[in-house]
Amino acid sequence: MRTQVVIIGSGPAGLLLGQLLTNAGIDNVILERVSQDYVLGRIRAGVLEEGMAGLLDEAGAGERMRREGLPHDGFDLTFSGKHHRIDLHGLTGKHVIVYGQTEVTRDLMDRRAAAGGISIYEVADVHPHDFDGERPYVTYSKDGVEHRLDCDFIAGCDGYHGPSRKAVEGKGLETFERVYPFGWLGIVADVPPVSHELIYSNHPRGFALCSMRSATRSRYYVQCALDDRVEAWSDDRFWDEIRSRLPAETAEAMTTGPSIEKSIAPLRSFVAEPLRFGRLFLVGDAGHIVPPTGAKGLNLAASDVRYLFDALQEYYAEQSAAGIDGYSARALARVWKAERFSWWMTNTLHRFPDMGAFGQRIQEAELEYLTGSRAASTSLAENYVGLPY
Ligand code: FAS
Ligand code: PHB
Repeated sequence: MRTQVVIIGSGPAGLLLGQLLTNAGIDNVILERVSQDYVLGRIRAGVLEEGMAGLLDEAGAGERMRREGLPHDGFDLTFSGKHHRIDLHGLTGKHVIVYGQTEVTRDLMDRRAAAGGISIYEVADVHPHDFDGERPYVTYSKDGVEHRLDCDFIAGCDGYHGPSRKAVEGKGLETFERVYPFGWLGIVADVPPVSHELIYSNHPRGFALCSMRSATRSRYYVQCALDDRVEAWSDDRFWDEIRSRLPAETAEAMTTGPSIEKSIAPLRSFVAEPLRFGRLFLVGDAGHIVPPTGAKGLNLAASDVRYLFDALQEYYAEQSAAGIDGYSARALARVWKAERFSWWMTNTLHRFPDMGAFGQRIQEAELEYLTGSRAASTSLAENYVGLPY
């Protein structure tokens, strides 16, 4: 079998790239390790930058997001028992849209099915080959039968643990990493959010985040120990803990209820360089990871897709390799700015075991300056809504 672009991974990066390519008449096949339901069962990101929302529109998959997504013009920072609103729209003229990654993925899957796009789920042993040459191919097995897909290009949209980055280890790959000494315990509950906007809390007991998926479904997180286990967290314990990390009036206003999802995610900053190896490209989490504090992970996958789609379209339409040659540097320029922002926001809002009294005072000074200076708030706001592509 032959296609123009093989996409490894049916997460947001793979599905978004696949839809843009299909709309442009560029043949592509998506290979995915797990089932569609398993992909849709993952609870992940919740905040879309305008760039991501625009790409969903361009892919023809933005209608429900525009109808059901919640435009947010600001968010709250709480520390020392006080609320401080960061006026995203007032400071930047932009907003973000709260709309779950699960729904983004569902909309893209539906659009791909409607367009007759080929996605092969529950494959195994996916391996990219000969991407240093002009005739790359991918092998995989499905129901015990080996297959080979010849192609022009391979898009590694297979996330942090996928085979694409592994295939380029020892081929000039350089990685940069910081692992944080804590995780996020997150729950989803069908209760109304405590506030109409997100609340990021810096508290002596640890970081907390109040987010949402809709006016009736809340998404909450608390910082937890790296070796913490979900089993050790009853719903009651979670609700007591998150309310202890919020200003009193907010805690009192919080509606609690049974969790419908509860999980712990580790936090890391990670970048692989370069993001292009011949005819293989690393896209989204396959190439970089950010701590979710800045809500950048999903949105960085979107800007990678923008750059790679533009490059592939130029290659097929104009027989020019300029975009392809420039993909890695262009994507990494935006990736590192988001890595910086996510690292900074994580350091400013979390309790670190070794921060000490000096570190705590520095954090307090950072937050006071941030909320007392229009210039500092504007810097936070322009990074949060998303720097230009
Ligand atoms: P994804 O990991 O979403 O998709 C990769 C796909 O490749 C998966 O479907 C996987 O099954 C598939 N794959 C892997 N190996 C394969 C193989 N061998 N063969 C075929 N397919 C293979 N970001 C935020 O902005 N906010 C958040 O709150 C947030 N929370 C997160 C929580 C968790 C637990 C995780 C892991 C990530 C979170 N993220 C968050 C980041 C997340 O949203 C990613 O940035 C986003 O999923 C990136 O999309 P993709 O690059 O498509 O990678
Ligand atoms: C979420 O709603 O899951 C979410 C929102 C903002 C973040 C991280 C996660 O920074």
